[in-house]
Amino acid sequence: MSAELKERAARAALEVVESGMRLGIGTGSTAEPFIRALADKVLAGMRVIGVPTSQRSAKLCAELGIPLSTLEETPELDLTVDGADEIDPQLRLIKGGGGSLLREKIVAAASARMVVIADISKKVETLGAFPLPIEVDQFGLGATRRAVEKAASGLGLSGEIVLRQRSDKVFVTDGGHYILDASFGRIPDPEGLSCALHEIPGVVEHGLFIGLARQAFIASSDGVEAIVS
Ligand code: ABF
Repeated sequence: MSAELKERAARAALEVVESGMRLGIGTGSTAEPFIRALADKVLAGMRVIGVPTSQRSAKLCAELGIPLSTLEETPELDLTVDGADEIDPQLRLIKGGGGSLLREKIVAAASARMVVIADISKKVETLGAFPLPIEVDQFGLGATRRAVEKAASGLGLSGEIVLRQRSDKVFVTDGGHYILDASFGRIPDPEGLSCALHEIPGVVEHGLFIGLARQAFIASSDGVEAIVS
């Protein structure tokens, strides 16, 4: 069911893509059907140029014939389409479950508009059930983890903070960083937590996307809900 819902959300987002657009192209299991559907449009003559948010998406776009660029060559994008791990009613997001949050946020911030695609399981009233990914420099990890705990505690948040592993090895992002997954539970003040985390020198970026998403297509068995912030 979920794969079909992801496909529906992806196709709904494709309707807002126009020929000539400079696109940020997201990462994840919902971004993938968007990439495949976009490739069909390119084959049918749609002219787009894409900046992918991960090596994984770049590989798929190249295989499918979507013309690619970089933010060095194309620093201003018209639209980014990407998935999310959680979406609240104000279209604040938790992203980064796939480990690409830094590039995803850089690309989203370089875009005039960000559209989020997801199935209904991502829709929440309050962010935080999904552990918040926090991208940190490898240097000083212990001190950074402690600073994250203190910053969260200052906002009344606590919970397990785990260094992400993948197949028994510490996970390293495309940018060469580590990820701490912080299970704070409900985050009533995402803006406050975002600011507090950005004060910590060892924190490179975090998975709270605030004020970036302007529209979301959320698919459920009842159809596709379009939300505009
Ligand atoms: C990506 O999409 C990540 O930010 C996020 O972790 C992932 C989750 O979405 P999906 O369920 O589509 O894989 O952009």
